[in-house]
Amino acid sequence: MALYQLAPFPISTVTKRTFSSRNSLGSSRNGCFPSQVRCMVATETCDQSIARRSGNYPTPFWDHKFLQSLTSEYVGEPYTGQANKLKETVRDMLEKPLDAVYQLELIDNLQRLGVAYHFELEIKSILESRWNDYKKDNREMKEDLYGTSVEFRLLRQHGYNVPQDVFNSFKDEQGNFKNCLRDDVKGMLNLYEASYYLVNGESILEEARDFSEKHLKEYSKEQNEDHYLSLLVNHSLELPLHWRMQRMEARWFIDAYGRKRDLNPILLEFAGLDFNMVQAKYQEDIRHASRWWTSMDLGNKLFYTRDRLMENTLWTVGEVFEPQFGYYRKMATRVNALITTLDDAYDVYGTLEELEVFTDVIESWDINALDQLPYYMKISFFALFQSINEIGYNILKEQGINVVPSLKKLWGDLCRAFLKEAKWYYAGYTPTLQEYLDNAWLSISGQVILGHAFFLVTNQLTEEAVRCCMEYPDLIRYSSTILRLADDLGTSSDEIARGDNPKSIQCYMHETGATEQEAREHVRYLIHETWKKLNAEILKPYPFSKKFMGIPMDLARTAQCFYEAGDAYGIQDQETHGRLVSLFVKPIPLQDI
Ligand code: LA6
Ligand code: MN
Ligand code: MN
Ligand code: MN
Ligand code: MN
Repeated sequence: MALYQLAPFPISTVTKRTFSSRNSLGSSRNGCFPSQVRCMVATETCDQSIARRSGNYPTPFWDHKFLQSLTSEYVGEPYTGQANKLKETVRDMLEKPLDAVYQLELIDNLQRLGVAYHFELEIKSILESRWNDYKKDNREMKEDLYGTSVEFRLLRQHGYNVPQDVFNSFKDEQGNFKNCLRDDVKGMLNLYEASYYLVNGESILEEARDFSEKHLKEYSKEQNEDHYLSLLVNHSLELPLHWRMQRMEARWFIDAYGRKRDLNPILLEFAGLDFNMVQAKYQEDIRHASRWWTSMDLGNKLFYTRDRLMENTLWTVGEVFEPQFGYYRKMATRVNALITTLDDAYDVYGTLEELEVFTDVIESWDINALDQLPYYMKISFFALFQSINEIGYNILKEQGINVVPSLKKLWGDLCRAFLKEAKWYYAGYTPTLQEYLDNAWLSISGQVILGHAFFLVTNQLTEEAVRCCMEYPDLIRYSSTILRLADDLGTSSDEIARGDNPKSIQCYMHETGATEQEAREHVRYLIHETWKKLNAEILKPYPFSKKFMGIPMDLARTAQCFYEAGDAYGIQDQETHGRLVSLFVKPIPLQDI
C-alpha cells in the first residue's frame, strides 16, 4: 500500500491531517460517521475530531471489467448495408408529395422511433413548406384537430412561432373547446401533447391542456378496443412527449409501435436496426469513459463520492443521443463524473474551512496552489484541471481558440454556488425560495453541463456565441432551473436526512408554512412555469447552432426522466437499472419485429 506524505494543512483549527487515500474497507463505504474517518496507514494521522457526514450512497452496481466487455454484433456489414437500404426507402416515403397530415404523422413517428436525425434536410423542407402555407393562410386542415395539433407541435419544436390561435376553430361560440371533440381521442391526445409547447400568457393552450387532460383521463379509465391508442394515452398522461428523454422514448416507442395495427414494417425494421447500431456506439463511449475513470482511480481515491459511470453516460445520451456525437458523450461523461465528485465534497465530505480554500483554488485554476489542499482535494482539483484542460487543448488544436478561461469560469461559478450552500448549511440558515433559487440554478451545474456542451458540439465557435453562452442567457438559466427543481423533488428527502442545505421544498415550507405535500405541489407548478419560459427561449434568435439550441431542453427532459420517481442517479434502483440495460446492454431482438 502506498504511503502518503503528511501535508501540513494551512488552517489553524485543522492541522497535520492527511486523508486516507484508499477505501480498503470496501463495505464501510456506506457506513455513517465515524467509520468514514479512517487511518489506513500507520504513518498517517487522522483528526478524529472532524465530523464528516456520509452520503450513504450504494457502491456502484456496474463492474468495470463488465463495462469493458460490452460488445454488440451490430457493427459493420451486413447491418450497415441493410440499414442504408431501409433508410433510402424511408427517404422516398418522405419525399413523396402526399397529403400534409400523412407527412406530419410520418415525421412524428420518425422522431419518436429515434431515426429522424437521418432526415434532417427532408424534414426541414417539409416543415418549411407547412410554415409557408400557414403564413399564406393556405391550410387544408383547419377542421382537423389531429393534423392541426401535430403540425403545431412539430413547427414549435423546430423553432417556428406558429400562434396558438390555430386552435380557435375548435371552440364554440362561448369560447369553450367543443364538447364533441371528446370522441376524437387521437385528436385529443395530440392537442394535449401540443399544449406543452405553450409560452407565458397563452391561455388557449392552457385551456387546451386542461380540456384534453380531463377527457383523456376519462378515456383511460374505460375499456378500450384500440390497445395502441390506450397505450399512447396512458404514456402521455404519465409524462408528455415534450418532457421525455428522447432515447428512452425511442426504446419505448419501438415496442409500442410494433403493436400498431396498420404499422409500417419498413419503419419498424429500420428503427430497430438503427437503435441497435447506435447502441454499439454508446458501448464504445462507455468503454472509453470507464477506462478514463479507472485510470484516474477517483472512485477509490474519493471514496465518499458517488461512483456512477453508467448513469453519467445515460445523462449524456439524454442530452445528445445521435451517434456522431460520441466525442461529446465521452467528454461529457467525464464532466458529469467530475461535477459529482465536487458536489459530494461540498455537500458531504468537506469541512467549511477546507471548502473555502478549495473554492479559491478552483477559481484561480492554479496548479501551483495544490500544496495548500488536503489529499482528497489535491486529487479532485488535479483530476479536474487535467481533464478540462485536455478538452481545452483539443478545441485549441481543432479550432485555434483557447476556451480554457471560459471552462474554468464555469467550474469556478459552480463551486462558488456550492460554497454558498455549504455556508447556509453550517449557519443553519434557511433562505427564502427566491434567494435559494437565485443560487441553486447554478449549484445544480446546468451551466457547466451546457457550457461544455456548447464548446463540444459547436463546429465553428464565434466570439458572439461564446460571449452569449458565458453570460448564461435565459436559455441556459431556465433549463438549469428545471434540472434543479426536478432534482429537489427526487433527492431532497435523503439530502435533508444526511445533512445538507435546505432545498426548494424546505425553503418554501419555511417561508410559507406549507406542508411538504403542498411544497412539492408548488415545485411541480414552478416546473410547469419554467417550461413555458424555456419554450419561449427556443423561439428567440440566439447566435447558437440548431444542435446546441436543442440541448437545454434535452437536459431538462433528462432530469425529469431521472427524477420522476426519486433519486435514480444516486440510488441505482430497479428502474434505472432497467433503463441502463435496455439502452446500453441488450439489443432489441430483431426477429420480434
Ligand atoms: C445530482 O446530485 C447531481 F450531482 C447533479 C449535479 C445533477 C446533474 C447531473 C449530473 C452531474 P445531488 P445537489 C449527472 O442531488 O447537491 O446531490 O445539487 O445534487 O442537490
Ligand atoms: Mn450540492
Ligand atoms: Mn449533492
Ligand atoms: Mn449542499
Ligand atoms: Mn439534490
